[in-house]
Amino acid sequence: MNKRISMLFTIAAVVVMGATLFGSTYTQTQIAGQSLDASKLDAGVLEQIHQMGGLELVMPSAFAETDCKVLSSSGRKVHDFKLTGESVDLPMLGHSADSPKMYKAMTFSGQIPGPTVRATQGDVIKMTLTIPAGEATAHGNDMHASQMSSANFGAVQPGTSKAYCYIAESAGTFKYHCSGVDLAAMDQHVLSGMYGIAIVDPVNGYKKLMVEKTKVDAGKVSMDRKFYDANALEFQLQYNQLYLTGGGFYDQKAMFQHHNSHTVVNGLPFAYVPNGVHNLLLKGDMGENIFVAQPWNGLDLKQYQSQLLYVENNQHVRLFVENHGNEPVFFHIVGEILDRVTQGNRVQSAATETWLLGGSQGMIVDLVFDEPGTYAAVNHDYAAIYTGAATVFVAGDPFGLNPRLVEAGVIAAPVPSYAYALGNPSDAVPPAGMNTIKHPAVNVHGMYTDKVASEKQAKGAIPLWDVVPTLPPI
Ligand SMILES: [Cu+2]
Repeated sequence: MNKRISMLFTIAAVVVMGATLFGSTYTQTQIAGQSLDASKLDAGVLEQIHQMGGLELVMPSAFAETDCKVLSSSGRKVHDFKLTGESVDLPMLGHSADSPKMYKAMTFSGQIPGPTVRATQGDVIKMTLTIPAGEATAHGNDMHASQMSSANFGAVQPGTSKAYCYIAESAGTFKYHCSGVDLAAMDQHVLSGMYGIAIVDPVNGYKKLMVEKTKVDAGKVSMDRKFYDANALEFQLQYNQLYLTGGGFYDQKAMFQHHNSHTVVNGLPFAYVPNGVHNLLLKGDMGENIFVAQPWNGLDLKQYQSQLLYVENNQHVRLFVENHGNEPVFFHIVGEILDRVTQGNRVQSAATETWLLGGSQGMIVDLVFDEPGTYAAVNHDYAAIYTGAATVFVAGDPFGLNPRLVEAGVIAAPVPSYAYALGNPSDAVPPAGMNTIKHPAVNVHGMYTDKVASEKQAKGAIPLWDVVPTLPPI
Protein backbone atom coordinates (compact mmCIF):
# COMPACT_ATOMS: atom_id res chain seq x y z
CA MET A 1 0.00 0.00 0.00
CA ASN A 2 1.54 3.29 -1.01
CA LYS A 3 1.74 6.20 1.39
CA ARG A 4 -1.19 8.16 -0.07
CA ILE A 5 -3.55 5.18 -0.07
CA SER A 6 -2.40 4.37 3.44
CA MET A 7 -3.25 7.88 4.62
CA LEU A 8 -6.66 7.75 3.01
CA PHE A 9 -7.25 4.39 4.64
CA THR A 10 -6.39 5.93 7.99
CA ILE A 11 -8.86 8.73 7.39
CA ALA A 12 -11.52 6.23 6.40
CA ALA A 13 -10.80 4.16 9.50
CA VAL A 14 -11.12 7.20 11.72
CA VAL A 15 -14.46 8.02 10.11
CA VAL A 16 -15.71 4.48 10.67
CA MET A 17 -14.44 4.42 14.24
CA GLY A 18 -15.95 7.85 14.84
CA ALA A 19 -19.29 6.81 13.40
CA THR A 20 -19.25 3.64 15.53
CA LEU A 21 -18.20 5.30 18.77
CA PHE A 22 -20.21 8.47 18.40
CA GLY A 23 -22.91 7.32 16.05
CA SER A 24 -25.56 7.92 18.67
CA THR A 25 -24.70 11.63 18.60
CA TYR A 26 -25.97 11.95 15.07
CA THR A 27 -29.28 10.98 13.62
CA GLN A 28 -29.34 8.62 10.67
CA THR A 29 -30.19 11.41 8.26
CA GLN A 30 -27.19 13.42 9.39
CA ILE A 31 -24.77 10.71 8.30
CA ALA A 32 -25.15 10.77 4.58
CA GLY A 33 -24.79 7.87 2.17
CA GLN A 34 -23.83 4.28 2.83
CA SER A 35 -22.25 3.14 6.06
CA LEU A 36 -18.60 2.16 5.77
CA ASP A 37 -17.08 -1.09 6.92
CA ALA A 38 -13.31 -0.94 7.34
CA SER A 39 -12.88 -4.66 6.66
CA LYS A 40 -14.60 -4.38 3.28
CA LEU A 41 -12.85 -1.26 2.05
CA ASP A 42 -11.35 -1.71 -1.36
CA ALA A 43 -9.47 0.53 -3.71
CA GLY A 44 -12.77 1.67 -5.27
CA VAL A 45 -14.06 2.98 -1.95
CA LEU A 46 -10.76 4.62 -1.21
CA GLU A 47 -10.90 6.27 -4.60
CA GLN A 48 -14.44 7.38 -3.78
CA ILE A 49 -13.20 8.94 -0.54
CA HIS A 50 -10.46 10.61 -2.51
CA GLN A 51 -13.02 11.96 -4.99
CA MET A 52 -15.08 13.30 -2.11
CA GLY A 53 -12.08 15.26 -0.94
CA GLY A 54 -10.70 12.96 1.74
CA LEU A 55 -10.87 15.04 4.87
CA GLU A 56 -14.13 16.57 3.66
CA LEU A 57 -15.76 13.52 5.15
CA VAL A 58 -15.23 14.70 8.68
CA MET A 59 -16.11 18.37 8.07
CA PRO A 60 -18.78 19.27 10.60
CA SER A 61 -20.79 21.16 7.98
CA ALA A 62 -21.64 17.73 6.59
CA PHE A 63 -23.55 17.03 9.78
CA ALA A 64 -24.87 20.38 10.95
CA GLU A 65 -28.59 21.06 10.88
CA THR A 66 -29.02 24.63 9.69
CA ASP A 67 -32.70 24.90 8.84
CA CYS A 68 -34.07 27.76 10.98
CA LYS A 69 -37.56 26.26 10.94
CA VAL A 70 -36.33 22.92 12.24
CA LEU A 71 -34.06 24.46 14.85
CA SER A 72 -36.64 27.00 16.07
CA SER A 73 -39.00 24.21 17.05
CA SER A 74 -36.30 21.94 18.47
CA GLY A 75 -36.95 22.81 22.10
CA ARG A 76 -33.72 24.78 22.32
CA LYS A 77 -33.50 28.44 23.28
CA VAL A 78 -33.15 30.61 20.17
CA HIS A 79 -31.10 33.82 20.18
CA ASP A 80 -32.29 36.24 17.55
CA PHE A 81 -29.01 37.93 16.62
CA LYS A 82 -29.55 40.74 14.14
CA LEU A 83 -26.67 42.58 12.48
CA THR A 84 -26.52 45.28 9.86
CA GLY A 85 -23.54 45.85 7.60
CA GLU A 86 -22.75 49.56 7.46
CA SER A 87 -19.78 51.51 6.11
CA VAL A 88 -19.25 54.69 8.14
CA ASP A 89 -16.51 57.22 8.90
CA LEU A 90 -15.13 56.86 12.43
CA PRO A 91 -12.38 58.79 14.24
CA MET A 92 -8.78 57.71 14.11
CA LEU A 93 -6.02 58.48 16.58
CA GLY A 94 -5.23 62.18 16.59
CA HIS A 95 -8.89 63.08 16.12
CA SER A 96 -10.24 66.10 17.95
CA ALA A 97 -13.49 67.97 17.76
CA ASP A 98 -11.57 70.93 16.27
CA SER A 99 -9.74 68.93 13.60
CA PRO A 100 -11.66 65.77 12.79
CA LYS A 101 -9.45 62.94 11.56
CA MET A 102 -11.60 60.10 10.28
CA TYR A 103 -11.07 56.74 8.62
CA LYS A 104 -13.20 54.59 6.34
CA ALA A 105 -14.64 52.04 8.75
CA MET A 106 -16.87 49.08 8.04
CA THR A 107 -19.09 47.98 10.92
CA PHE A 108 -21.64 45.52 12.10
CA SER A 109 -24.50 47.65 13.45
CA GLY A 110 -22.53 50.90 13.65
CA GLN A 111 -19.97 49.78 16.18
CA ILE A 112 -16.53 48.17 16.34
CA PRO A 113 -16.41 45.44 17.45
CA GLY A 114 -19.93 44.40 16.46
CA PRO A 115 -22.45 43.45 19.14
CA THR A 116 -21.59 40.39 21.25
CA VAL A 117 -24.05 37.52 21.22
CA ARG A 118 -24.10 35.39 24.34
CA ALA A 119 -25.63 31.95 24.45
CA THR A 120 -25.42 28.79 26.50
CA GLN A 121 -23.99 25.63 24.99
CA GLY A 122 -26.81 23.88 23.13
CA ASP A 123 -28.74 27.06 22.34
CA VAL A 124 -29.61 28.02 18.78
CA ILE A 125 -28.22 31.24 17.32
CA LYS A 126 -30.17 32.74 14.47
CA MET A 127 -27.92 35.27 12.75
CA THR A 128 -29.67 37.68 10.41
CA LEU A 129 -27.53 40.02 8.36
CA THR A 130 -29.21 43.03 6.78
CA ILE A 131 -27.45 45.28 4.32
CA PRO A 132 -29.27 48.61 4.00
CA ALA A 133 -30.09 49.86 0.54
CA GLY A 134 -27.45 52.38 -0.40
CA GLU A 135 -24.61 50.55 1.34
CA ALA A 136 -21.60 50.64 -0.98
CA THR A 137 -20.89 46.92 -0.98
CA ALA A 138 -22.30 43.52 -0.16
CA HIS A 139 -21.16 41.80 3.07
CA GLY A 140 -21.10 38.31 4.53
CA ASN A 141 -20.83 36.67 7.93
CA ASP A 142 -18.78 33.83 9.31
CA MET A 143 -19.40 32.78 12.91
CA HIS A 144 -16.69 30.46 14.17
CA ALA A 145 -19.07 29.14 16.83
CA SER A 146 -21.25 27.74 14.06
CA GLN A 147 -18.98 25.08 12.56
CA MET A 148 -20.28 26.15 9.17
CA SER A 149 -18.45 27.54 6.20
CA SER A 150 -19.28 31.14 5.32
CA ALA A 151 -19.01 30.07 1.69
CA ASN A 152 -22.41 28.39 2.16
CA PHE A 153 -23.91 31.65 3.41
CA GLY A 154 -22.44 33.81 0.68
CA ALA A 155 -22.74 37.56 0.18
CA VAL A 156 -25.76 39.64 1.19
CA GLN A 157 -26.49 42.37 -1.33
CA PRO A 158 -27.49 45.96 -0.42
CA GLY A 159 -31.21 46.22 0.25
CA THR A 160 -31.54 42.57 1.29
CA SER A 161 -31.39 40.34 4.39
CA LYS A 162 -30.29 36.79 4.90
CA ALA A 163 -30.24 34.47 7.92
CA TYR A 164 -28.75 31.22 9.08
CA CYS A 165 -29.21 29.16 12.21
CA TYR A 166 -26.93 26.87 14.13
CA ILE A 167 -26.59 25.11 17.43
CA ALA A 168 -23.80 26.57 19.56
CA GLU A 169 -22.41 23.16 20.44
CA SER A 170 -19.04 24.17 21.88
CA ALA A 171 -18.43 26.45 24.84
CA GLY A 172 -15.92 29.28 24.67
CA THR A 173 -15.17 32.62 23.05
CA PHE A 174 -15.56 32.62 19.26
CA LYS A 175 -14.83 35.18 16.59
CA TYR A 176 -17.34 36.22 13.99
CA HIS A 177 -16.44 38.37 11.03
CA CYS A 178 -17.51 39.61 7.65
CA SER A 179 -16.62 37.17 4.93
CA GLY A 180 -16.38 39.93 2.34
CA VAL A 181 -18.16 39.65 -0.97
CA ASP A 182 -18.04 35.88 -1.43
CA LEU A 183 -14.65 36.00 0.32
CA ALA A 184 -13.29 38.80 -1.89
CA ALA A 185 -11.99 41.83 0.08
CA MET A 186 -12.52 39.92 3.33
CA ASP A 187 -9.25 41.32 4.71
CA GLN A 188 -10.39 44.88 4.07
CA HIS A 189 -13.82 44.36 5.64
CA VAL A 190 -12.48 42.63 8.77
CA LEU A 191 -9.52 44.93 9.30
CA SER A 192 -11.79 47.95 8.78
CA GLY A 193 -13.98 46.80 11.68
CA MET A 194 -16.36 43.98 10.74
CA TYR A 195 -15.73 41.57 13.57
CA GLY A 196 -17.13 40.59 16.95
CA ILE A 197 -17.52 37.63 19.28
CA ALA A 198 -19.98 35.01 20.38
CA ILE A 199 -19.64 33.91 23.99
CA VAL A 200 -20.97 30.42 24.55
CA ASP A 201 -21.30 29.58 28.24
CA PRO A 202 -20.81 25.95 29.31
CA VAL A 203 -24.16 24.19 29.69
CA ASN A 204 -23.44 23.51 33.36
CA GLY A 205 -22.05 26.99 34.02
CA TYR A 206 -18.55 28.09 34.93
CA LYS A 207 -16.40 26.47 37.59
CA LYS A 208 -15.39 28.10 40.82
CA LEU A 209 -11.91 29.59 40.69
CA MET A 210 -8.97 28.28 42.67
CA VAL A 211 -6.16 30.70 43.38
CA GLU A 212 -2.97 29.24 44.77
CA LYS A 213 -1.30 31.09 47.61
CA THR A 214 0.95 29.94 50.40
CA LYS A 215 0.92 30.39 54.14
CA VAL A 216 3.44 30.01 56.92
CA ASP A 217 2.62 27.98 60.01
CA ALA A 218 5.19 27.58 62.75
CA GLY A 219 7.97 28.41 60.32
CA LYS A 220 6.73 25.97 57.67
CA VAL A 221 5.45 27.12 54.28
CA SER A 222 2.44 25.29 52.89
CA MET A 223 -0.27 25.73 50.25
CA ASP A 224 -3.17 28.03 51.05
CA ARG A 225 -5.67 27.56 48.24
CA LYS A 226 -8.39 30.16 48.00
CA PHE A 227 -11.65 29.40 46.22
CA TYR A 228 -13.94 31.93 44.58
CA ASP A 229 -17.53 31.36 43.54
CA ALA A 230 -18.11 30.86 39.77
CA ASN A 231 -19.89 34.21 39.53
CA ALA A 232 -17.57 36.88 38.19
CA LEU A 233 -17.37 40.50 37.04
CA GLU A 234 -16.87 40.15 33.30
CA PHE A 235 -15.10 42.11 30.57
CA GLN A 236 -14.46 41.54 26.87
CA LEU A 237 -11.17 42.52 25.22
CA GLN A 238 -10.89 42.09 21.46
CA TYR A 239 -7.53 42.69 19.77
CA ASN A 240 -6.95 43.70 16.19
CA GLN A 241 -4.82 45.95 14.00
CA LEU A 242 -5.60 48.86 11.72
CA TYR A 243 -3.67 49.33 8.48
CA LEU A 244 -4.46 52.90 7.50
CA THR A 245 -2.98 55.44 5.18
CA GLY A 246 -2.58 58.96 6.58
CA GLY A 247 -5.86 59.80 4.88
CA GLY A 248 -7.72 57.01 6.64
CA PHE A 249 -7.99 54.43 3.86
CA TYR A 250 -7.28 50.72 4.20
CA ASP A 251 -3.72 49.98 3.10
CA GLN A 252 -3.54 46.42 1.81
CA LYS A 253 0.14 46.70 0.93
CA ALA A 254 0.92 47.61 4.55
CA MET A 255 -1.19 44.60 5.66
CA PHE A 256 0.79 42.21 3.46
CA GLN A 257 3.96 43.57 5.03
CA HIS A 258 2.52 43.34 8.55
CA HIS A 259 3.06 47.09 8.98
CA ASN A 260 0.04 48.05 11.03
CA SER A 261 -0.66 51.69 11.81
CA HIS A 262 -2.48 50.99 15.09
CA THR A 263 -3.16 48.14 17.48
CA VAL A 264 -6.74 48.30 18.75
CA VAL A 265 -8.50 46.85 21.75
CA ASN A 266 -12.26 46.81 21.22
CA GLY A 267 -11.76 48.97 18.13
CA LEU A 268 -9.71 51.81 19.65
CA PRO A 269 -5.97 52.21 20.09
CA PHE A 270 -5.28 53.11 23.74
CA ALA A 271 -8.97 52.57 24.50
CA TYR A 272 -8.50 52.09 28.23
CA VAL A 273 -6.03 54.65 29.57
CA PRO A 274 -6.77 57.77 31.65
CA ASN A 275 -8.38 60.89 30.16
CA GLY A 276 -9.22 64.38 31.37
CA VAL A 277 -11.87 63.09 33.77
CA HIS A 278 -9.22 61.13 35.61
CA ASN A 279 -6.80 64.08 35.56
CA LEU A 280 -9.53 66.10 37.23
CA LEU A 281 -10.26 63.47 39.85
CA LEU A 282 -6.63 62.86 40.76
CA LYS A 283 -5.00 66.24 40.17
CA GLY A 284 -7.92 68.64 40.18
CA ASP A 285 -6.81 69.76 36.72
CA MET A 286 -8.28 68.48 33.47
CA GLY A 287 -5.08 69.36 31.61
CA GLU A 288 -2.56 67.65 33.89
CA ASN A 289 -1.96 64.19 32.48
CA ILE A 290 -1.41 61.33 34.91
CA PHE A 291 -0.36 58.67 32.39
CA VAL A 292 2.40 58.45 29.81
CA ALA A 293 -0.04 58.14 26.88
CA GLN A 294 -3.43 59.88 26.90
CA PRO A 295 -4.30 60.31 23.23
CA TRP A 296 -8.10 60.31 23.68
CA ASN A 297 -8.09 63.01 26.31
CA GLY A 298 -10.80 65.62 25.80
CA LEU A 299 -14.38 65.66 27.10
CA ASP A 300 -15.36 66.82 23.61
CA LEU A 301 -14.34 63.38 22.31
CA LYS A 302 -17.46 62.00 24.01
CA GLN A 303 -17.73 58.21 23.46
CA TYR A 304 -14.21 58.09 22.04
CA GLN A 305 -12.35 59.47 25.06
CA SER A 306 -10.46 56.65 26.73
CA GLN A 307 -11.82 55.09 29.91
CA LEU A 308 -10.50 52.81 32.65
CA LEU A 309 -11.66 49.38 33.79
CA TYR A 310 -12.63 49.20 37.46
CA VAL A 311 -12.63 46.05 39.58
CA GLU A 312 -12.80 45.25 43.26
CA ASN A 313 -10.03 43.54 45.16
CA ASN A 314 -10.70 39.96 46.17
CA GLN A 315 -13.30 39.69 43.40
CA HIS A 316 -13.49 36.97 40.76
CA VAL A 317 -12.93 38.71 37.40
CA ARG A 318 -13.50 36.94 34.07
CA LEU A 319 -12.09 38.23 30.78
CA PHE A 320 -13.26 37.08 27.37
CA VAL A 321 -10.31 37.73 25.07
CA GLU A 322 -10.19 37.31 21.30
CA ASN A 323 -7.44 37.96 18.80
CA HIS A 324 -9.00 39.10 15.51
CA GLY A 325 -5.75 40.36 14.07
CA ASN A 326 -2.79 39.32 11.97
CA GLU A 327 -0.28 39.48 14.81
CA PRO A 328 0.02 37.25 17.86
CA VAL A 329 -1.29 38.54 21.19
CA PHE A 330 0.99 37.76 24.12
CA PHE A 331 -1.63 38.53 26.74
CA HIS A 332 -0.07 39.70 29.97
CA ILE A 333 -1.24 41.79 32.91
CA VAL A 334 1.57 43.80 34.46
CA GLY A 335 1.57 43.04 38.17
CA GLU A 336 -0.78 40.04 38.03
CA ILE A 337 -0.76 36.33 37.38
CA LEU A 338 -3.45 34.85 35.12
CA ASP A 339 -5.01 32.56 37.70
CA ARG A 340 -6.77 30.38 35.10
CA VAL A 341 -6.80 30.25 31.29
CA THR A 342 -9.61 28.36 29.56
CA GLN A 343 -10.03 27.67 25.85
CA GLY A 344 -13.09 25.90 24.62
CA ASN A 345 -14.26 24.41 27.88
CA ARG A 346 -10.85 23.08 28.88
CA VAL A 347 -8.47 24.66 31.35
CA GLN A 348 -5.18 25.27 29.56
CA SER A 349 -3.16 26.79 32.32
CA ALA A 350 -3.23 28.01 35.89
CA ALA A 351 -1.06 30.62 37.55
CA THR A 352 0.62 31.64 34.32
CA GLU A 353 2.30 34.97 33.49
CA THR A 354 1.37 35.33 29.80
CA TRP A 355 -0.83 33.41 27.38
CA LEU A 356 -0.40 33.43 23.62
CA LEU A 357 -3.31 33.88 21.24
CA GLY A 358 -2.73 33.38 17.55
CA GLY A 359 -4.95 34.92 14.92
CA SER A 360 -8.61 33.94 15.34
CA GLN A 361 -8.06 32.48 18.77
CA GLY A 362 -9.96 33.23 21.95
CA MET A 363 -9.69 32.45 25.64
CA ILE A 364 -11.27 33.06 28.99
CA VAL A 365 -9.01 34.41 31.72
CA ASP A 366 -10.16 34.14 35.32
CA LEU A 367 -8.27 36.07 37.93
CA VAL A 368 -8.40 37.98 41.18
CA PHE A 369 -6.67 41.34 41.58
CA ASP A 370 -5.08 40.88 44.97
CA GLU A 371 -3.93 44.38 45.90
CA PRO A 372 -5.31 47.88 45.34
CA GLY A 373 -3.51 49.41 42.38
CA THR A 374 -3.35 49.95 38.64
CA TYR A 375 -2.58 47.05 36.34
CA ALA A 376 -1.83 47.33 32.63
CA ALA A 377 -3.06 44.48 30.44
CA VAL A 378 -0.82 44.44 27.40
CA ASN A 379 0.05 42.53 24.31
CA HIS A 380 3.61 41.88 25.49
CA ASP A 381 5.01 42.88 22.11
CA TYR A 382 6.49 46.36 22.33
CA ALA A 383 5.31 47.31 18.85
CA ALA A 384 1.77 46.43 19.93
CA ILE A 385 1.98 48.29 23.24
CA TYR A 386 3.30 51.47 21.63
CA THR A 387 0.64 51.38 18.91
CA GLY A 388 -2.29 50.94 21.28
CA ALA A 389 -2.42 47.65 23.22
CA ALA A 390 -2.36 49.17 26.71
CA THR A 391 -5.42 48.56 28.88
CA VAL A 392 -5.45 49.83 32.45
CA PHE A 393 -7.39 48.08 35.21
CA VAL A 394 -7.83 49.91 38.51
CA ALA A 395 -8.47 47.63 41.47
CA GLY A 396 -9.96 48.90 44.72
CA ASP A 397 -9.27 52.50 45.82
CA PRO A 398 -5.54 52.91 45.15
CA PHE A 399 -5.80 56.71 44.94
CA GLY A 400 -7.65 57.09 48.26
CA LEU A 401 -10.53 58.87 46.52
CA ASN A 402 -13.31 57.41 48.64
CA PRO A 403 -13.37 60.11 51.36
CA ARG A 404 -13.27 62.88 48.75
CA LEU A 405 -16.00 61.30 46.61
CA VAL A 406 -18.20 60.90 49.69
CA GLU A 407 -17.55 64.47 50.80
CA ALA A 408 -18.39 65.75 47.32
CA GLY A 409 -21.64 63.77 47.38
CA VAL A 410 -20.71 61.66 44.35
CA ILE A 411 -21.20 58.49 46.41
CA ALA A 412 -23.02 58.06 49.73
CA ALA A 413 -20.45 55.76 51.33
CA PRO A 414 -17.03 54.32 50.48
CA VAL A 415 -17.19 51.89 47.56
CA PRO A 416 -15.02 48.86 46.71
CA SER A 417 -14.26 50.16 43.19
CA TYR A 418 -14.65 53.39 41.21
CA ALA A 419 -17.10 51.60 38.95
CA TYR A 420 -19.78 52.55 41.48
CA ALA A 421 -19.11 56.23 40.79
CA LEU A 422 -18.00 56.26 37.14
CA GLY A 423 -19.13 52.94 35.70
CA ASN A 424 -17.23 50.61 33.41
CA PRO A 425 -16.95 51.30 29.66
CA SER A 426 -19.96 49.93 27.76
CA ASP A 427 -17.86 48.38 24.99
CA ALA A 428 -15.87 46.31 27.50
CA VAL A 429 -18.95 44.90 29.24
CA PRO A 430 -20.36 41.78 27.56
CA PRO A 431 -24.02 40.76 27.80
CA ALA A 432 -24.78 38.90 31.04
CA GLY A 433 -24.56 35.12 31.24
CA MET A 434 -25.47 32.61 33.92
CA ASN A 435 -22.49 33.37 36.21
CA THR A 436 -22.30 37.14 35.75
CA ILE A 437 -21.85 39.69 38.54
CA LYS A 438 -23.68 42.81 37.35
CA HIS A 439 -21.52 45.88 36.85
CA PRO A 440 -22.56 48.60 39.35
CA ALA A 441 -22.76 51.14 36.49
CA VAL A 442 -21.77 51.44 32.84
CA ASN A 443 -20.53 54.51 30.96
CA VAL A 444 -20.83 55.28 27.23
CA HIS A 445 -17.59 54.31 25.54
CA GLY A 446 -16.68 52.73 22.24
CA MET A 447 -15.93 53.00 18.57
CA TYR A 448 -19.60 53.78 18.07
CA THR A 449 -21.49 55.98 15.66
CA ASP A 450 -23.32 58.80 17.48
CA LYS A 451 -26.55 56.87 16.94
CA VAL A 452 -25.21 53.82 18.79
CA ALA A 453 -23.80 56.04 21.56
CA SER A 454 -27.26 57.62 22.07
CA GLU A 455 -28.85 54.17 22.22
CA LYS A 456 -26.39 53.12 24.94
CA GLN A 457 -27.20 56.31 26.84
CA ALA A 458 -30.93 55.69 26.49
CA LYS A 459 -30.36 52.29 28.08
CA GLY A 460 -28.76 53.89 31.14
CA ALA A 461 -25.05 54.15 30.31
CA ILE A 462 -23.55 57.33 31.82
CA PRO A 463 -22.25 60.03 29.43
CA LEU A 464 -19.26 60.96 31.59
CA TRP A 465 -18.43 63.93 29.37
CA ASP A 466 -21.72 65.54 30.47
CA VAL A 467 -21.82 64.30 34.06
CA VAL A 468 -18.28 64.86 35.34
CA PRO A 469 -18.17 68.65 34.77
CA THR A 470 -21.37 68.98 36.85
CA LEU A 471 -19.87 67.18 39.86
CA PRO A 472 -18.88 69.28 42.86
CA PRO A 473 -15.10 69.85 42.95
CA ILE A 474 -13.24 67.24 44.89
CU1 LIG B 1 -18.19 43.21 4.87
